[in-house]
Amino acid sequence: MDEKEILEIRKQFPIFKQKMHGRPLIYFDSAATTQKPKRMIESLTSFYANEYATVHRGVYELSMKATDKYNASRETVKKFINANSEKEIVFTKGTTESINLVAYSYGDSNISQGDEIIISEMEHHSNLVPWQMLCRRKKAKLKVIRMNDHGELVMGDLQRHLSENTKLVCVAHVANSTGTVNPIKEIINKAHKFGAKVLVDGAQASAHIKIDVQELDADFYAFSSHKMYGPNGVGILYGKKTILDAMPPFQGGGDMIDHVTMEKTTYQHTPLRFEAGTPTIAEIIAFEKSLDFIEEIGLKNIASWEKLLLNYATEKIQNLSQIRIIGTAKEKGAIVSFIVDDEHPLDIGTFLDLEGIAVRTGHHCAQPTMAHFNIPGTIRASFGIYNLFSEIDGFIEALNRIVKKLQ
Ligand code: C6P
Repeated sequence: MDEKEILEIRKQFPIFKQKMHGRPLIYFDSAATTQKPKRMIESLTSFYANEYATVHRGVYELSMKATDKYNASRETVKKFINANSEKEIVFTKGTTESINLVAYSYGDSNISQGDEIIISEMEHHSNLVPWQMLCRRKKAKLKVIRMNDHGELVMGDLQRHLSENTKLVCVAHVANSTGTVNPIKEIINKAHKFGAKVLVDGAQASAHIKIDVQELDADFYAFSSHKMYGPNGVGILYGKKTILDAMPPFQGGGDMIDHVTMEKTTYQHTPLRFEAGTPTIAEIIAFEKSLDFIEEIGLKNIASWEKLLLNYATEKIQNLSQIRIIGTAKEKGAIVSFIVDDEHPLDIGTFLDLEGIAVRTGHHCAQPTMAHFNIPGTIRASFGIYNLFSEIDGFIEALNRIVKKLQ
């Protein structure tokens, strides 16, 4: 891909028409959440304006059409990650809810005292706290794969921790604070040799790397629509059907039941059993348009453009004095985290904002990673398919100016 093609893609994003503090917006926070293309926004407004109705409950035309679109979106997600069946796609509110669903439903019925769950030091709190809570509930043990000073997993730790006591291994595909891409397939293979199930936190991967859940042989794969050019409030939990079928419901309520009496309730089949209450209908339907946007460009093209941006930004940042990059793994996603000597990340982020540049600062919900590097937080620039080399140039110039002014 070249800048000309990216400029065409940018035209699909209304947000880039506006100025921020009088300057063109440079949006480098796609790891937090991506901006939205017109086709997705139009799907949302058109559904709310002309097609709105509930799903699964109505015998009237509007509701039946909404249900068809809702089901079509599930089918599109299934194809997007190459799941075996649409029954393996559960809609949730986000990656966080997907992981909690597994921790409560699978965890509470399969983990007992003395069992072990392996996670890593680089996890986002969403793939850490639910496992700590589960271990506390069940008196199970949490084992941690450390990372080295490049921000890569110490794979020997995985081998050392795996045993017949290991019931679950839960790791990020891509770390949000450093951009490290983990050898997920190797981890899954190793864990399966011990009969352990693997949950992959794919929040930072699904808009950047082609996911094939069958090829990976993942047991669970969790991700969020809003990080994929899609709407808020939609998450996906992929789970192998045999595993989901054996899991009890996570939440009780409408839509997830088969038959209810005052004495007893029987439940719907998978995945509806895990989708209690009225879902985020318009958003789930509009998510299909975001996947359509990604497929139209192609994940291979997205990955190669983002790699160019990453390499360019890394080289430029490395050449600045008083700056240290946090996360120098061999395999990285489109994320550069760094710190400036003697400056708090928040100050740098605030000054960048005044120049129209949006980056994230802080611990990125990965406090153990920050503790590893003995820092309070980082400044994180993260890229999407709409970013340009000229934006990186503008960012570097601004950063240079800010650092000089502060020191
Ligand atoms: N990371 C970031 O700025 P939700 O909020 O449920 O959509 O996603 C949670 C989550 C889980 N795992 C990883 C690896 C993530 O990066 C995130 C969200 C945002 O990095 C917000 S902290």
